[in-house]
Amino acid sequence: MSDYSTILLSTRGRVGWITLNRPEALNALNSTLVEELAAAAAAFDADEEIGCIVVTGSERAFAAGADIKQMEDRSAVEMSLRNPFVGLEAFSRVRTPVIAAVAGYALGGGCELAMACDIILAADTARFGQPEITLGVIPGLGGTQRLPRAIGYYKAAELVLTGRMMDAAEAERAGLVSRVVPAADLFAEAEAMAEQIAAKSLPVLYAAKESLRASLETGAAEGLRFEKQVFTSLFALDDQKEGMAAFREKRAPRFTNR
Ligand code: CO8
Repeated sequence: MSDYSTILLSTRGRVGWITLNRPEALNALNSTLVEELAAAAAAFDADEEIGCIVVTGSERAFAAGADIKQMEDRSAVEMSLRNPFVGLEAFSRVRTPVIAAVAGYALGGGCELAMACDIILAADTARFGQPEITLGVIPGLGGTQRLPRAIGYYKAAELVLTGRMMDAAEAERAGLVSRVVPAADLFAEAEAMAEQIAAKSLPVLYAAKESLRASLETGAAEGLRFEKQVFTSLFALDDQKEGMAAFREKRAPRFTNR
């Protein structure tokens, strides 16, 4: 884990932290960073001691997008053969809940990385946008798909077509961000939220995330059927019995992830 050059990792309790660390490029997502991010998230995902992952950047930037300087001269064939999307796709499929703790710029691929997480917690300094159109391209890591689902077609279309940024307050009003906190409190707030999540039963967290994800990927009827099946299957878990017994006995549950 210590071999990474573009991210920093730490574990606090049952929470795994991934800090993007390319300060010289405002955490622009080059191929090394995307590979390391995917590998680190996969390692946390495989660890039963981790119940929530937090991805964060610096005070100035969560991530200012894909690395423009690395992409600039690539041909369409190279883009296709190198498949620069694969790491982010893998990241978006981890089963463990992921919080994006965003301060400063979350632009282009940076905004898309935040949207590949489950919850976006923003500092009041956060700025979100899909400026790819000003570079002569379009979003390529989910911006034209996840943003309209998050904030509605018309506002997403305005952002994608103009390339303008929105501040944290606007992003919260639009529904992209679940909460805005003072920048100085971002890590403490993210940690508190992550600990609250990580204290739950891990298989139930996986089930909840999978069912939530179905809402983005399927129609409502199929999603409702999927949710009902997942809900029913959870009655095979010790943790369901424990959670409901704890309620009846008026005590905190002791989940064993079984
Ligand atoms: N890529 C490479 N380097 C970057 C990037 C980037 N996306 N963003 C900033 N940097 C670098 C700058 O070049 C600069 O480096 P240097 O000091 O060597 O010149 C350093 O970071 C600091 O940046 P600025 O001096 O520009 O800082 P400012 O405070 O003046 O401006 C901004 C901050 C507004 C964030 C500005 O840097 C900016 O506009 N950045 C680009 C934002 C952008 O267009 N992002 C979209 C990129 S395209 C994309 O994300 C497509 C995603 C899909 C790709 C799928 C394949 C992976």
